Amino acid sequence: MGAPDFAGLPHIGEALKRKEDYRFLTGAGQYTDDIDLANQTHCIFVRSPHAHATIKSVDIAAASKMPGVVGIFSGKDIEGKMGGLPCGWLINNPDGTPMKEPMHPILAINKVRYVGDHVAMVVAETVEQAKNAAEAVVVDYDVHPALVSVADAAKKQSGVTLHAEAPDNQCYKWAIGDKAAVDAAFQNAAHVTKLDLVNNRLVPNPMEPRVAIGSYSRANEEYVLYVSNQNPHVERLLMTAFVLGLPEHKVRVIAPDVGGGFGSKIYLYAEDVCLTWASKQLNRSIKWTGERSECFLSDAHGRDHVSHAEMAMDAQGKFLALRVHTDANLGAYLSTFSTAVPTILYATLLAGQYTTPQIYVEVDAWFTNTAPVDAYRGAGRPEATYLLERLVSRCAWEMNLGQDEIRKRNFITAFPYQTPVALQYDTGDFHACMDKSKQLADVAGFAARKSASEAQGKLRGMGYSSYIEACGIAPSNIAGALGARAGLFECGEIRVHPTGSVTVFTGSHSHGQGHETTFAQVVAARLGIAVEAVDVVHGDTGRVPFGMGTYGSRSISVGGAAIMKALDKIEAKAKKIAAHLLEASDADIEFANGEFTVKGTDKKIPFGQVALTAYVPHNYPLDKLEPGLNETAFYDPTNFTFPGGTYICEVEIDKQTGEVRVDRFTAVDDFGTIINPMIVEGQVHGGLVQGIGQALMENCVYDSEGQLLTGSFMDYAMPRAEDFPMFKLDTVCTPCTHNPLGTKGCGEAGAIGSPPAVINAVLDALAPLGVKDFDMPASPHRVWEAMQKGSAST
Ligand code: MCN
Repeated sequence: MGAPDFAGLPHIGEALKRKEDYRFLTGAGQYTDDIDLANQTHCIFVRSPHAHATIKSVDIAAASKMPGVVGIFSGKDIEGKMGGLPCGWLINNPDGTPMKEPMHPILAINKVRYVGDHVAMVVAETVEQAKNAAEAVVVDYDVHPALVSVADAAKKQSGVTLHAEAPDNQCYKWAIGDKAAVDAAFQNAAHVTKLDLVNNRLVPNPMEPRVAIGSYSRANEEYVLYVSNQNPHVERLLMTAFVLGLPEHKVRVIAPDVGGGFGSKIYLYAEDVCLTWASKQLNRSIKWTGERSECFLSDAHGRDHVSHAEMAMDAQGKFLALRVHTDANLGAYLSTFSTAVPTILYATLLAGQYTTPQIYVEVDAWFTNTAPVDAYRGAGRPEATYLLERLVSRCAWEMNLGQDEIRKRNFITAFPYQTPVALQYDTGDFHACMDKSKQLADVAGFAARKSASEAQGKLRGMGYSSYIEACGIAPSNIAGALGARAGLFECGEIRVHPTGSVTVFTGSHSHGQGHETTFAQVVAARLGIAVEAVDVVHGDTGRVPFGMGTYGSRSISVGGAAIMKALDKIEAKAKKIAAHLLEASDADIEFANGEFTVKGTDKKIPFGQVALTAYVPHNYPLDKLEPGLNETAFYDPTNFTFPGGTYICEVEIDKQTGEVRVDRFTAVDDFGTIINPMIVEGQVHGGLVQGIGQALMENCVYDSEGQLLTGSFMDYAMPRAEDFPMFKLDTVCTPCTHNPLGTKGCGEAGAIGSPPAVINAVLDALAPLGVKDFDMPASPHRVWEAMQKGSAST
C-alpha cells in the first residue's frame, strides 16, 4: 500500500484554511431553505399530540376550504400507493429467527405511536396559510396508555403493544461471543466488578433543522428533491426502490450546503417522501422547513441504553472475561440504521483497547412510544466506550490500582489483533497515547491542584477514558455478513480538464467536515498540482455517479480511497500519453511531483501538457489510446479503520451547588495519516463538545404519558463555549494498513471518548463523600443530590 509514501507528499499534513469557509463566512452558502422554486407551495405536517392512540377519523373538510390551501393528504389518502420507510439492517435472533420489522407508514394510517408522528400534510400557497389550515384539521383519537422507558419495556408488564407484529414490543434479541467460555471464566475469577448504568437519550440538534423541497416536471417526467441530508444517493435509492417504486433515473436528489447533521440527516424521513410524491399529485413544487420543535419531536434521537456489565479479573487486575446485557430503546419505528447501532456498532466494540480473552454481550431491542432512535455522532461506539471505560475505572477503584495502571496492564500491544467480538484491529499504539496524554494533562501536578481546590472548599477529580472505534463504515463483506442490505463502498470520479485543473466528484457528502479542502489536498498531492486547481463536487445524484454518503467517519478512508483508486487509473492512462509524447515505452515512464520522466534520462513533460494532449491529441495513436482523462472508481474497504486514544478530564465541583466545571481536558488520538491537522482539530473539538455536553447537561426526557418534556432549548441544555476550557490535543500516528492513505476516521472520536472521562472525573471528585455511582448528565441538581445521598451513607 502507498501509505508511507503518501504521507510524505506536499499538502499532506498541511493545515490549510478551509476552501469552503469563504462562502460560509460571507453569507454565500446555499442551504436548502435558501432555494425557492417557481410555482412553489409550502407544507406543514399535522403531528400527533399523543404518544399512543388509535386514529378514529381525520376530518379535512373545513381545512380544505381555508384560504390558499392547495391540497391535504392523510394516511388513508396514500394507503396502498407506496411502501413504508425501510430499515437498512436486518438482525437475526440467536435462534435464527428474524427480527420484527413492523410497517412504518409514511403518514400514520390507523394508529399514532409517538408524539410528533405524522398524521397529515397540508399544502398551501404560504407557510402561514398552511399553518392555519393544519390547525383546522380535526383528528379524532382514542388515546391508549403509552410505553415510554426501555426499562419498562424490558419488564414486559406494561400491557401496551405498539405493533401487532411484536406483541411483547421486542424487536430482537441479539448476542455475540461465547457465553459458556465467559461463564467458566467468571467461575475462576479472583474478583468480579459489577456496574449498572444508563446511557441517556440525546437529540442531535444540528444548527440547520431539516428542510426539503419536492418538485416534479411533467415535461420530463422527473422529480427533484432538494433536501438537507447526509447521503443523497442512499436517500434516492431507498425512496425509489422501497417506497415509491419509481425508476431511479427519474429522481434527482440534491443536498446543497448542509448546516450539520451529526447522524440525524442520514435517514430517509417521511417528510421527504411526502413532498416528492405530492409534488406530482398537485403539480406544484412543495417546500417544508422544519421548525426547531419538530427537530426535537421527530428527528431520530440517539443513545438510550440501560445496561448491566460485569468484569472478571485475576488477582493482579488482568481482565479474564466481560459479560454485558443491554436493553436498547429503538423508539416507535425502525429508522434506517437503528437496528445496527446497538448491535454491530456497539457490542463489537466492547473489547476496547484490552486483551480481555472472553466477551459475551446480549442486546434486547424494544419498541416504545417515543421518537425513533438511530445513529447520533458515534452511534453505538460512544455507548460501548461509556460502558467499558466506566467499568474499567470501577475495576481500578475496587482493585486499588491506578487508573492508568489497570488500563496499561490490559492494553493490546501486538497487531493485528483479533478480538473475541468479531473485529480485527490492524494497528494502534495504546501505551503511546496513554503516556502522551498523561504528560500533556500534567497528571503529576494533579495532587497540588486538588489541594488548591480543597483550600477553596471545592472538590477536584480526574477521569480517564481509553477508547477505540471502528470507522470507515463499512466493508461490504463484513456489512453483508452482519445483515446489511447493501455494502457501504464509496465512489470517486476524477475529471482532468484540458488545462490540467481537476474536478472531483465524490459520494462523500460534506456537511461541515471540510471535504472540499481535504479531498482537494489529496488530489493535489497525488498529481503535483496546486490545491486551488482542484474543485470538489458532492451532494447531487445528477452530477456524482454514486455514493453511500457521510457517516461513521468514513469519508477520507473510504471516499478518499476511492479517489486514490480513480487517480491510479488517471496516472496509468496519463503515463501512456506521456510515453507517446516522449517517444518512450509505457513501462519506462515515471511520475512524481507533477512531472512525467523517462526513467534514467532527463526527458520530461509536466502533467498539464499531458492533460492538454489528452483532449487535443497531436499525432495521437487514436486506435490504441482513447482521448480524454476522466476516470471513476469504486472502493470497498477490506476492514474498518480503528482510531483510538486516551482522554483525561479534570473537573472541579462546587460543594454548595453541585456545579461541575471541566477545568482541563486532554485528548490524544491516533488517526493514522492526517491530511489536514487544522480540520482534524476542529472535528475533535466538535466531538468533544458533544460528548462533554452529554456528560454534563444534555438529556432527553419523556413523561410517563410519552410527552416530550425537553422539547425546546429552554429545557434541553446545549453546551456553550463558556462551558469548556481550551482543549489540549495531540496525536500519535500508526497508519492504517489497508487503505492507500493510511488514514483513520476522526469525525466521531471526541464524542466517543469524552463522556466516560468526564463521569469518571466526577466520581473521582465525589469519592470522599462516598458516591460510587452516577448516571449522566452531571447537572448541578443531580450532582448535589448524589452528594447529599453519598454523605448520608458514609
Ligand atoms: N481527516 C483528515 N485526516 C484524517 C481523518 C480525517 O484530514 N486522518 C479529515 C477528512 O478529510 C474530513 C474530516 O477530517 O475533512 C472528517 O473526516 P472523517 O473522519 O473521514 O469523517 P467524515 O468526513 O466521514 O464525517 C463524518 C463524521 C460523523 S460520523 C459525524 S456524526 C459528524 C462529523 O463527522 N457530523 C458532523 N463531523 C461533523 N462536523 C460538522 N461540522 N457537522 C457535522 O454534522
